[in-house]
Amino acid sequence: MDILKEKFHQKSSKLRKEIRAFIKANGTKKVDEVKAGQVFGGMRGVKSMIWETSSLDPVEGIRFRGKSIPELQEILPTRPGCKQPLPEALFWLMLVDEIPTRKEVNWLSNEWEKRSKLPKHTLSVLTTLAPDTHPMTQLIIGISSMQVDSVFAKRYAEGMSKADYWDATYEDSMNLIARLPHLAAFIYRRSYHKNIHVTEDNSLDWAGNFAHMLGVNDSKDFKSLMRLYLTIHADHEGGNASAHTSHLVNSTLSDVYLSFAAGMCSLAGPLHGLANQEVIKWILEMTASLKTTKPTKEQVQKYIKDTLKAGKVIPGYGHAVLRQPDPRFTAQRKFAEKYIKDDDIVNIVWQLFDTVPEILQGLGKVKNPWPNVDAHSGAILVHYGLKEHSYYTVLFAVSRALGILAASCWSRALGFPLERPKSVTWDWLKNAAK
Ligand code: HAX
Repeated sequence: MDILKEKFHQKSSKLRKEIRAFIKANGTKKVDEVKAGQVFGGMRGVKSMIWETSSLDPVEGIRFRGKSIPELQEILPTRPGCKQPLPEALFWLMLVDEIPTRKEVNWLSNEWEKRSKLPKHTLSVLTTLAPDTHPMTQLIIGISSMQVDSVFAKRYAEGMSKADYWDATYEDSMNLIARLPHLAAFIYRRSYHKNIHVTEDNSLDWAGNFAHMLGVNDSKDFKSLMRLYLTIHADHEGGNASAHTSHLVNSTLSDVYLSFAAGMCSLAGPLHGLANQEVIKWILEMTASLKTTKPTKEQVQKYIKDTLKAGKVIPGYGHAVLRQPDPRFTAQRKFAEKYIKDDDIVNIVWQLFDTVPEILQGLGKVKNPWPNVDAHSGAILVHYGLKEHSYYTVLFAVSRALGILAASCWSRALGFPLERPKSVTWDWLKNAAK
């Protein structure tokens, strides 16, 4: 058994016993109640699942195993010469609740590199798709096409014991995470660079190699950005649409190739991960319509109001849980302040930060007028030459695999059952409210 798997097995076996005893002692205790408004309100705030890898506070934002983003930037191992944390280290933390040593992180980088080869048929399948197939659709098809390699599906068909589900899920998760940057880079080069691919550099880490294979910018700074990007997008507790979708599908004992692909169908919606593409598209449409990349405050205000008048949302603003600026926005802003000087599009992102919240607050209905993670990322990517905004959600997806798949390992190790909440009819609800 490898070192990470061994640790995970020890920790999860212990917690499984604790949870069993807890349910026996407390299973009938009431911990929350559901209000009629929540039944209609997209289940906001309904506590209905355990998600160990991260937790979201409406004011403080995300904490991964109790650690905020600035704390992670201080304590997670980095690559020499780079100040940003390695996503490998975050995966380790999420999976086993320990800060890994540099040696352990190096082991994980090498392990993912060993597992990273894409099956030939995946490349063939992608090559047959219409060239303008959205990159998220390509990603979902690519992931699904690799399901044939699922250790879980194979062992289940051979009669695997329930006690071993965690083991097969761990193997699939490690393989899928290892392959994702290669799959994502293939999709990028195929879609936007005439199918001319960049050979991997195995001396690099997971995120650094991904940045390298994208082939748009081989600078140290772009690799640093990708390490930061793939760390901060990795998890946002369990109730967000993509994590929840994956969690639900995985609870049927669909393997993680299928359940993660399903989650990515959720991420591809404009109210969720696709918002990162929508933000930059909206900003570029603004500069095109105003015929300037240095708009005045009044011009920006008018553009925001016109967008709202047209019955559209302001992309990158608002959140179902957060009630303050998203610390993932702040982390990207700090990166841009340090590494990027006088970039018009980045400046517009900051101008929007000073303008949008007041206007949204004025509508009187928006619960969170502040920027979310997607408000900033596009401007930085454009700066480094990654200009094809329809690709941006794929970057988000590669990162999100770390949290969702670590959580899938936990769900199977803790023996969580098939997820099956209760729906009610309108008549039932009216009667219940009486
Ligand atoms: N612009 C305009 N109106 C907005 C708004 C925004 N950015 N955010 C919320 N509202 C509106 C809602 O559309 C809703 O209007 P109606 O009552 O007329 O339907 C009202 O304000 C109340 O919504 P809310 O309770 O504040 O927000 P929700 O929890 O329902 O929705 C969303 C949260 C993120 C979907 C929402 O804020 C939104 O549409 N934002 C823009 C899209 C976006 O940036 N999505 C990315 C979110 C982060 C993420 O998941 N990234 O992956």
